[in-house]
Amino acid sequence: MNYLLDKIANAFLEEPLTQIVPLKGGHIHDSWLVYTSTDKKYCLQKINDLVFPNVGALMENIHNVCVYLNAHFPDQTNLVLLKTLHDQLFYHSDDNTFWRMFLFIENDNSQSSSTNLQRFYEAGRVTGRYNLQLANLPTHSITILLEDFHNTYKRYQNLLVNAICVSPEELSVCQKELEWLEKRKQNLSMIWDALRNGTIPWRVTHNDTKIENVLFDQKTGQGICLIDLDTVMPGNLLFDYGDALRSMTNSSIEDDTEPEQVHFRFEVFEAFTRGFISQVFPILNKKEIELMPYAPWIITIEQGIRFLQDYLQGNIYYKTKYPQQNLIRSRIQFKLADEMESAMDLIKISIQQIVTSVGEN
Ligand code: GN1
Ligand code: MG
Repeated sequence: MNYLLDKIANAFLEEPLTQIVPLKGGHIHDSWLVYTSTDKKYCLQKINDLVFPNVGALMENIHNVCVYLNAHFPDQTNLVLLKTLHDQLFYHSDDNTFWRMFLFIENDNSQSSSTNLQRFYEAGRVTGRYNLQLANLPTHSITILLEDFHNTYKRYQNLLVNAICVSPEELSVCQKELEWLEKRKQNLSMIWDALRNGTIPWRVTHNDTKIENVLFDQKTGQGICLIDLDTVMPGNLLFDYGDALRSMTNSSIEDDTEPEQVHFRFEVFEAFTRGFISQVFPILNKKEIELMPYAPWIITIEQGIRFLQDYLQGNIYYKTKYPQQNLIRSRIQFKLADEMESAMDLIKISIQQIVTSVGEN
């Protein structure tokens, strides 16, 4: 066993450790599964303090949400953050690295490209339930760590600034993508504008609701809860709805290498939306219903912008395995958004039907 990891895990746990193994996934932090002599397992994470320089505020946010959910909804499985044996929310190691630990929740997340529609209904239910259950948590109890996180238009403007700074050769590589974005730019600020002018409410939201962040029960297939609370911030449920569908309606994976292989799965969109609206219906307002069809499209384009920007900046934010990866990732998002655009009329009809049928029940 690695001595350093051993020492760090021991900062949180009194029980003897038996094994520590790396956990795959996540673009930002590094994770390990910690086995102990008890039947409990733990998730140890090295925090990326380049992305989250204010580690204290990050961990306060996560702690506040975990405590709130466990206090108000004790009958469901919620994420549990452990404190260090010195009662701290994270461990600051001698080598100036930052660490945290969660109770590991047994789950079956192996089928991220599943075609089982019940699974997506469940993902929608658990995501909607999260939005509903946090609806009364005051937004001022959460620190904004990543300013303008889902301000899609601002991200577009930042991308243009980056595009000006690169060489003409580099720019030519993504010229097609920039032209594609230019044609759509006026619709990118719909959600953010509605938040700013008060027609939809600011609420504490998750902001990173991709399929990997939803846990499913191994035996029943039911959704358990959302994990990865790094980005809990004031937002709107449309961000969580949109980001989840960005991730889940993709017929392939985010890290595919062939944008042409990526398709929008309408049936997944419908199953997720049914589960989601079954929960959030009591808190949905008229404007949110009106904007719902556009949320997956906007957040998918936003993610494409973010990948493309990181590519132009030299891959400093997202972990990559090869230099073009963020460029390919962005093309995949734009391809998916293109297909959402083609399905927009059907998406609108479907959302209206689901809202009406949930309202009648
Ligand atoms: C990042 O690290 P991870 O995989 O949880 C990113 C999300 C993106 C996601 C795309 C703090 O999440 O916003 O949607 O990658 N997190 C941050 O896979 O930027
Ligand atoms: Mg995350």
